[in-house]
Amino acid sequence: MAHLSSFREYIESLRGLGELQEIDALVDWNLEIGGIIKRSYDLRAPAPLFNRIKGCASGCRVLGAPAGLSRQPGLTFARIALSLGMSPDSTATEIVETLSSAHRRQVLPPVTVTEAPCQENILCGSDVDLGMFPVPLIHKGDGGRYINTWGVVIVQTPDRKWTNWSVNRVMLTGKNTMTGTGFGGQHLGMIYSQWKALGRPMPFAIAMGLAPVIPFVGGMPLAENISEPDFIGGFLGEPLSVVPCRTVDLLVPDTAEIVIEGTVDLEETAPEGPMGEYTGYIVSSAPAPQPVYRVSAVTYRNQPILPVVAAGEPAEENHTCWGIAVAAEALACLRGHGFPVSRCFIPFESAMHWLVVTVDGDYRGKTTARELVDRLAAIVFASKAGFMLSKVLLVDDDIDPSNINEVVWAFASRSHPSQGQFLFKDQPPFPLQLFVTPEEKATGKSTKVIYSCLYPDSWLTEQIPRRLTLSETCGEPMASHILAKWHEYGY
Ligand SMILES: Cc1cc2nc3c(=O)[nH]c(=O)nc-3n(C[C@H](O)[C@H](O)[C@H](O)COP(=O)(O)O)c2cc1C
Ligand SMILES: [Mn+2]
Repeated sequence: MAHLSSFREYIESLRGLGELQEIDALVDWNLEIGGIIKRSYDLRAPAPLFNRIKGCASGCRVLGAPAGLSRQPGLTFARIALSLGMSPDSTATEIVETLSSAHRRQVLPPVTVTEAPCQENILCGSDVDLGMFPVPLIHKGDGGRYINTWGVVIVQTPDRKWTNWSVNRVMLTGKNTMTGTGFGGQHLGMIYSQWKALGRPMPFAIAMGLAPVIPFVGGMPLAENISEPDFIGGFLGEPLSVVPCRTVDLLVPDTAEIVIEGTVDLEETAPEGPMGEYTGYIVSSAPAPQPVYRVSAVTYRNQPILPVVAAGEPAEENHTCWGIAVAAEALACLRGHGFPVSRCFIPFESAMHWLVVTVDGDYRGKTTARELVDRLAAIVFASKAGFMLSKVLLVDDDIDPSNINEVVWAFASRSHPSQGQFLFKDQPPFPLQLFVTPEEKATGKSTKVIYSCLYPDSWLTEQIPRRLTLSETCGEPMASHILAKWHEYGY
């Protein structure tokens, strides 16, 4: 596997593939960067590298759309595939399978080095002013300027046994203070509670501009007590390199473009959000109080490159990266429970709302569709991978779950309007979903659904209709004949 070990190597690979757009025009951090990134997602245009940003003295650059989709034929998933060390023409199925299968590998903890590019520049204490970086106001309704949208927040349990690297948004509240989300049910919040119980502020580091695999695993719903850096080492088959922070006792990826160090306050909170969300909307809610990150040092490479994700309508990184990571984890989880799954995918177009699960073709006669539905619900809705999923489609594996046309067709044509719909009550709601009611938020109980697109158990195998593919339309050898002569017809 060709592992790209730094953000800069990744950017050079993008350039080589025609997936990088250097922008030398002077741009504004105030909505212009966010707008250009949004437009680049819409056009599936190359990732914008902003070389000149207004008022930015540090020489800092910004890379937008780090894992956006490509409009180049055959290279739709190139940025995702490259990030995971795969060939740029990999299919979505291959990508999900590769990430999921990392669970079968032995974890490999990182190795510590003493000198690292991420510490080429070091500012401590009162010298820190995060305003030196071109921190964007991404959406006009955002409650602040978000410095972290694609890096990982690094924390460790007080007993040092579990190190967590996770992608959580972080916004500036002052020159050396920040706030962000993830302190609820996420691992960041679980580890924060352990520090709170001891009455000690939680050391943190935020590392941004990383080897491209890192955000993919940082966004992956791995089980608690699994350290993401060790999992990444196992996935790559070689350990990551990390360096000790300057002011806190944590290790950070050595090639990071920017690292922010400090502690999370136990008492003080600051208003956080709102912010444009992965659901594709911005909700005009009041900001919510979140813990305050106090910064003790910032270290960075010369001419650092800050990655920026503009959350919103599909497809951006929440759909490409988080969606793929969640699908990979759901696949591993279902396999681990012996469910006859063949593939899992979260169509980007569903903005993280539909998990499509395909079932091995030979399940018929061994079990019933109803039993599969109940097992699927019991496994997925109880897993960390499934906590934000409330709509699951169960489909035969003649359907490619990463092909939205096939998914829509199967759902429309195969799922019975009532008998194909299975409701699971008293499930914890995921409050960011628009359809969750105030009452469901208050009671903590909502409904999740599985749509079965499987054929009725009572149908005999020969009763199952055949798809009208080309060869089912005109038969063989006519289908091959037509394909061979296609250009002769004048097409
Ligand atoms: C681009 C991107 C942005 C994300 N933003 C947030 C966020 O702001 N808050 C959050 O809790 N999770 C966010 N996530 C999802 C988490 O990274 C994901 O749930 C992950 O599993 C959390 O790590 P943990 O499992 O170690 O808790 C984001 C994921 C991606 C890919
Ligand atoms: Mn974790």
